Amino acid sequence: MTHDWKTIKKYQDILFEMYNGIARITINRERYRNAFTPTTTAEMGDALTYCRECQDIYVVVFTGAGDKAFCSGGDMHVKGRGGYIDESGKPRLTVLDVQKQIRSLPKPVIAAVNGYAIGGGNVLQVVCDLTIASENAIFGQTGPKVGSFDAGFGSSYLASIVGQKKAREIWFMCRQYSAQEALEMGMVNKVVPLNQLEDEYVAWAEKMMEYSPLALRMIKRGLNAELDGQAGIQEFAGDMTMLYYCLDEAQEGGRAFLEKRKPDFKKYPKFP
Ligand code: 2NE
Repeated sequence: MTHDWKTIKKYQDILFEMYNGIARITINRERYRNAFTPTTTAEMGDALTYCRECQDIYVVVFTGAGDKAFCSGGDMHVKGRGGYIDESGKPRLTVLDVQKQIRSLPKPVIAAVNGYAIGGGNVLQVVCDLTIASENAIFGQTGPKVGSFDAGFGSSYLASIVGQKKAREIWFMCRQYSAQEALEMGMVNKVVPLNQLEDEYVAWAEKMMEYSPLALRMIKRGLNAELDGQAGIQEFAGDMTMLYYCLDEAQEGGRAFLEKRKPDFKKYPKFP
């Protein structure tokens, strides 16, 4: 079944749509197996910023246009010295900003892998919180073969998912893996026939939407913090501060300052 997706905003390289609290970002460069350029990643970043701000969006889904590819990584036509060349001639690696945005988005992100997830395209699905793949999906890294690598999340987070030996095999051997193999190594959560992919990710998103958004947010923060070091702790701590500011105890401090009196923190409950 296809759902009644409504366009949120029109872009050049992506489709950005919404259905029932779910935002869907589709890389729309079918001609190039959904490879991304700096324009594509800038648009993905803009859409993710919207997803963060919009109160009506609960879950974000990434997918690719057509039935052949989720994403084939950086577009080789614009790969130049220092990065992927943008329209003004500057070299960029802005897909790394998109990866960070996905990890820090305080909402679940699902990768719906509908074909090849290769190179930076595989890293893209790796950094999403959950991955649902169609039976025709194929995964792999090509970096060392084509003169590239992602030694950040694309390696370290991958290793935390599939283990160090397997991550080294994936990168050193540049092999392609079937959806079933990806499932067996823990790189994807579920494999379904291609014609059931949309129903499946909508069902997963709708299930998560029954649950406490704040609970899901804090679980994501905690799982990220383990790997992200000080930056992960900062995000976790930021959310704790947000919650603290919701308490009367935190409001009392600010009020007392403005009223030029000593704050009275004793009246607030202390939990054992
Ligand atoms: C994805 C894959 C395996 C698909 O193979 P196939 O046989 O289904 O399609 P084909 O014929 O290779 O591709 C169809 C058209 O799409 C273009 C091709 O050049 C071809 O165009 P024409 O020959 O018809 O004109 N195309 C596919 N991928 C492209 C790409 N990435 N850039 C530009 N055009 C692309 C097969 O196509 C494949 O292996 N693609 C290359 C995958 C790859 O190496 N990606 C870059 C890895 S590096 C990276 O993504 C990266 C990073 O490592 C670190 C930071 C940022 C990015």
